[in-house]
Amino acid sequence: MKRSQMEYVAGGGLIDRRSLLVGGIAFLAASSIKPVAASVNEGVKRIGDDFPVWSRTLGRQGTTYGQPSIHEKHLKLKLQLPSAPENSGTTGWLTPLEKLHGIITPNGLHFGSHHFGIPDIDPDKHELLIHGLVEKPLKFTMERLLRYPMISKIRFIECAGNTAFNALSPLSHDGSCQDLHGLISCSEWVGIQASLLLNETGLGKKAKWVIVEGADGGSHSRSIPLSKLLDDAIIAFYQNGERLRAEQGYPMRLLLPGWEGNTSIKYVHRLEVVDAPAYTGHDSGVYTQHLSNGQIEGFSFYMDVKSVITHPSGKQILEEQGFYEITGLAWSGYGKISKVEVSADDGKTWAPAQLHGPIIEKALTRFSIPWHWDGKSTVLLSRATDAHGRMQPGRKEWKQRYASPTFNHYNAIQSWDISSNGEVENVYV
Ligand SMILES: Nc1nc2c(c(=O)[nH]1)N[C@H]1C(S)=C(S)[C@@H](COP(=O)(O)O)O[C@H]1N2
Ligand SMILES: [Mo]
Repeated sequence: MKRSQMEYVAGGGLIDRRSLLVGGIAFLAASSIKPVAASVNEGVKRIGDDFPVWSRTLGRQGTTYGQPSIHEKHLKLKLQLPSAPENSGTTGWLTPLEKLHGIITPNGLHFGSHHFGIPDIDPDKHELLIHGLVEKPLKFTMERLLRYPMISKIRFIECAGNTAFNALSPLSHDGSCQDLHGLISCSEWVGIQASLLLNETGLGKKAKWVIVEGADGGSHSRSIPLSKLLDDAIIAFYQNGERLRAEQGYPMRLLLPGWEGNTSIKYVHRLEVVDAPAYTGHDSGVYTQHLSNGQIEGFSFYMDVKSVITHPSGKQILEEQGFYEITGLAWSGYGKISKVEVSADDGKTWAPAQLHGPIIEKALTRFSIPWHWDGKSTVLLSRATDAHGRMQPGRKEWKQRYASPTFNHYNAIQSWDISSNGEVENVYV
């Protein structure tokens, strides 16, 4: 592409998308094709003789449950702490965000956070009990629940501890987008509005909170304000069209859109309606933050506005200077994303990225902006704003609010350093 045809919207080579819509621009030189003609010396040769083997033979028959292409074996979840002994505590599996596109996470690549391992629950023996400050306690079998009207929502789940390395490490932590940001995923969840079941039990006058408990070995549980459960909570059975994976809470989980992942209780089997929080181990322990003013911040439910450039991102290599599409993901637990700005010059100048629709509240939003890399070292950053006007803080600002060793709720601007040899690295600016 001739540089004269591109209009720049900010420093460092950020291009106005509209200037690329002019027909016939070659972004990247494709290798030229030699004319296909049988030479006299080779004798008579049919065009098909040069076809690869898969174009000359019958393919496989197929299987009863599809798998990714055998050429996509590099696409894998990754353990957050590979050296930790099995079942020694929470196991974190990270989603390879930089190898995916669009906004939906394939079920097999949904991140996982398992405090007590992954149970294999027999759905015929699993029941949901609602009791406490209610008029009539109810117990639901799976079969009964699946007869209720269902709703569908595309929503992200993000672990409160996502991007913990950036919060903790004094020096730039080397890592890929998966290593640093992989505790977030986004799916279409289908299930029953929790309010339907709670209202059926008849809520008592003093009902204010609900202790929600999972059926896994350690009974992961949290106290949840009743108002959230009556607002947009879902008892989910389906994830991107299929029943939940065991990793995601089979046979059912609670989904609390926009709130820290640990409140979306998997394997949910008990809702106890109460008048005050129970201060369960997970209410009071790891899911509270130490603030720099000496206060403890608990029940910090909302996941704040955040974004990350997934390409180019940590550990990737830009092979040559020239055209690239900068793309990434933005989200906010408060609602919709309204703006993502990108800088390609260390944060000196910023330009608005294109937001790819549909822009859904409390879901991932894909953004992109075309870029011409001139081969010089620079820093790429993205900064999201949500519909409530909340904007991502810088890292220094974030660190001023929280005291060490707090690492939950890190949502500061991510910066990726591009070196002149094309290597991309996590960096703190
Ligand atoms: N029963 C149960 N629910 C749970 C957990 C758990 O260990 N057990 N982990 C929580 C945490 S910390 C997070 S971040 C989310 C992760 O959901 P996922 O594993 O489906 O990604 O589930 C939450 N719900
Ligand atoms: Mo989590």
